[in-house]
Amino acid sequence: MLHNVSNLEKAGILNKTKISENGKKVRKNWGHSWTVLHGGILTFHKDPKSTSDLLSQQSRTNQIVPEYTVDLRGATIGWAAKEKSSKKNVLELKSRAGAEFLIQYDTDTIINDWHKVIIDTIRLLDEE
Ligand code: I3S
Repeated sequence: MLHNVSNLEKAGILNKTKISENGKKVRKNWGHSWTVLHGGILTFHKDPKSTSDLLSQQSRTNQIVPEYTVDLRGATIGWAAKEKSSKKNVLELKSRAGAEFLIQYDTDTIINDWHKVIIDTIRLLDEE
């Protein structure tokens, strides 16, 4: 059944940065994230490279640590304006709670698939 948000699931690597929190601008910090969409929630996991913890580096499974979760209910997504980033294929995701993220991937098909599944999820949540 398509009209059920639990059927919209996806996982993969994306490049992401938060750009604002509670409507306040924060400094960009681009990094790769294992990104999971499940049950209308998007979770960005920490970039394993960013950890300085030697024990975590040694144990790969310990590296899958959530960094940000975004409730897609009431969120918006669209292609970011050119001024937002010099990178190609940049999407801007705004949560209802007032957090803004840029998500990016050089391969068109990969970023397009994420764009589509996030749009579909937001629409389904709106209809509930
Ligand atoms: O929007 P900005 O400030 O031009 O974003 C760039 C900076 O965050 C830069 O880091 P510094 O904090 O050292 O200035 C990043 O390295 C760049 O990647 C950011 O711009 P892009 O265009 O890549 O989103």
